[in-house]
Amino acid sequence: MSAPVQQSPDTSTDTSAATTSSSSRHHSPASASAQFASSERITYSPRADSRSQSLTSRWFRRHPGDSAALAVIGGTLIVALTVVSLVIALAANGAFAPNAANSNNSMAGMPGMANYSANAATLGKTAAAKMPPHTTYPAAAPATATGSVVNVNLTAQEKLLAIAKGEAYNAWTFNGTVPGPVLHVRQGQTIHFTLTNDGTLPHSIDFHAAQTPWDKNYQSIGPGQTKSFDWVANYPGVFMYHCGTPPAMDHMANGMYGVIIVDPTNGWPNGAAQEYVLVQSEFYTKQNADTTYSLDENKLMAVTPDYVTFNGYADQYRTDPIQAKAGERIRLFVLNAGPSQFSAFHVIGAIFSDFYVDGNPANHMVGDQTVTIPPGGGAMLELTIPDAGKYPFVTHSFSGAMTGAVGVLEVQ
Ligand SMILES: [Cu+2]
Repeated sequence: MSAPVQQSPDTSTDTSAATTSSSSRHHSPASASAQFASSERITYSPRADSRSQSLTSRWFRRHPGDSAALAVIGGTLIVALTVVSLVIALAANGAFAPNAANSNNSMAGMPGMANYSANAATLGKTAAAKMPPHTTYPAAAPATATGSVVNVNLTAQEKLLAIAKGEAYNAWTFNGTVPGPVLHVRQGQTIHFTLTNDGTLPHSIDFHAAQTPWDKNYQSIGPGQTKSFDWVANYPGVFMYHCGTPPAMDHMANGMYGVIIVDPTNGWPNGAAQEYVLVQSEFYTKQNADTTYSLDENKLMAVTPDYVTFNGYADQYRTDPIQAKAGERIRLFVLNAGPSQFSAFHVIGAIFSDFYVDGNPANHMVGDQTVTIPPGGGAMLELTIPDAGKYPFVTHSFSGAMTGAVGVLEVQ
């Protein structure tokens, strides 16, 4: 091909930009969740279910005709469960922490204050000396690459990363971060892609934005190897890229994913906006002898994550809010990298004026409160917030919000 190869400093192929442009914020290790005693945790086990079933059937046998009593007991149970559900929902939304709304630095009462995983007592216990520093993953979208051909280089690297306060995780990455670098291109551009494997295991690439044969271009390469191929960004949208080396779920759960935003040829329908990128994903962890954490296969298969995060670190935009301007359009590129949970993306106190399923302008919906984003899917969301204030964003699949998938949009 004689097409000119252009490399712009604006392209996200320069991944150092993605990791060094924000101010350095270090999260000191601490046992954030030790306060949750095991007695407060509820375990739903098959054994517990069968025991309650057998108690129920014994009661029926002893009280064969007592339908009035049954109706009263049933009604009372329904009322009690409804009240409990309401209390939990209100507490999760900070309704019982009225002072927090007036505080500039306290988000007490917000979801995600502490980790509510069933394993909370065993999380966040990496020795301080082992903790790598954490820098907030920049949420601002990088500039769109220019030129007809864009060079994209990704390097598979296995690296110890902070994924939550006090928790160092043995991640597998693209270019040393989880998620990998944000790639921002334009519809019609040719992507000249090169994968380099600097790890100790086979790795590969899978671009959801590409149309290319899996058996040729998405195959694994060994440590030390390099592989290149070209593809054309034919469809605009918010697409996932990830490692697909078997077992692909392990490579994704360990951090090998990122987002590629493909702008429409003639730009987004509503023009310029404040653009931010959020990648939701889950972490399933178990502690090693050296106090760092690695993938827990049992939790992975049971879909019981310890953390659900935006941009790879639990609660990072709760402690370091994303800044936006009131009255001006905000554009969110949201990807759900999974690997298994659906996202119910929602901004508290706001409504999405425009929602584009998978980020394609043709898939336009309006006035949405909560949008479903499947694992491996994306969304482009727009909203304009008239009043200054703090607007938390969450996955309204709330166990995710309670384990780290919560942040704050601070509007001024
Ligand atoms: Cu891999």
